[in-house]
Amino acid sequence: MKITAAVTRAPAAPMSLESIDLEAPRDGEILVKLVATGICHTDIAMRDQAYPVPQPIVLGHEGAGIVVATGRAVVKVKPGDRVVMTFNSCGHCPSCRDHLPSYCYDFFGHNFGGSRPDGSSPLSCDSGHLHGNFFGQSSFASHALCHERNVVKVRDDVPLELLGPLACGIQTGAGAIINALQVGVGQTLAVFGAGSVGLSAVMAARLAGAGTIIAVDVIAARLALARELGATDVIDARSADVVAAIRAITGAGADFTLETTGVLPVVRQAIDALAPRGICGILGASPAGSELAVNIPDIMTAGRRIQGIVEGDSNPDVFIPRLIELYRQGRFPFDRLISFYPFAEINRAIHDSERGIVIKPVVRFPQ
Ligand code: CXF
Ligand code: ZN
Repeated sequence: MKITAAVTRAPAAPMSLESIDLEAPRDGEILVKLVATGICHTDIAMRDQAYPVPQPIVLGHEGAGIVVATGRAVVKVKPGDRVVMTFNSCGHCPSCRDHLPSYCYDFFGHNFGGSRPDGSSPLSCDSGHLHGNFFGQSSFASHALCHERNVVKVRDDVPLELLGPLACGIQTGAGAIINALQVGVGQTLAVFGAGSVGLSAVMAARLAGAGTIIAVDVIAARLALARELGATDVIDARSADVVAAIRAITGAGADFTLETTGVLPVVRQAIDALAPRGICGILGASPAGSELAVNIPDIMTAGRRIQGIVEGDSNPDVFIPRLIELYRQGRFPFDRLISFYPFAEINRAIHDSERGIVIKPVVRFPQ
């Protein structure tokens, strides 16, 4: 079928809106008509080749829409179901068997490979080959093919256009606190970066009953929003010695720090701000090959830990519905992070995100 998609053809260049071809669903695949899709920093980083994702490609990995058709052997959803599309995974490696699919042994192949596992692409265009299946979806398009393993059915009493970001950025931040770090009542936490991931972490830390929740950023409006969403303290990294400021607030350092920026000097601050036995969660996407020097005796002698976290250790079929229920109860107001744009203005949405003007842009499709 003919669909409309935003095609990434070159790094740091605008995506082009094109009419392209999408295959019919193969066995196990699900055709979804998009209602809306979030834009994640990872989409922008892949456009700019932070990892070697093949181009031309249709990116997008926070899709929300309605099932139109299913291939053979699909039992999880049926036409008419409202769904979000999350990250993909193989389903049979040790991590997938342990219900931790974001540590799938073939996470890269299933999410960044630009093709199905057999090498085929569901997308094509008149001018030649087009990569697809990004995060098992390529949702910067009017329609997408996804898979049983990365489709999550959602309830129908919440606006579907809000829900796409739960599938990546928001589950990443909230899950880091709840699933991965398991921040407890009264404990102290510092979150580096008050974007969509960091602010989701702040909201989750409030839900978890954390005692001190410190947000660190360089944008005053984001720090103000962090306070409204649960931060007990904020630090403007432009004007403060961040590590000293965290120690002044917490005494011995934070029980947990969460690094969302991927900026290496900031990662070092997040490690240096830990209390004895503290854990630094790392989930910012630093460019491939990034390395950092750390003070080994400081880490070893006080039992400090550094923990990589992908997608908030989420088992999406379980965790995304839980976040939606908390939203319904008014306890997880992630809608406050979202700014909507028409799909035709996706490049403006990306531009505004890159400049920090908006926190979580979501593009809506004409219905
Ligand atoms: C990504 C971040 C970079 C590593 C893999 C997962 N998350 C989604 O945007
Ligand atoms: Zn993402």
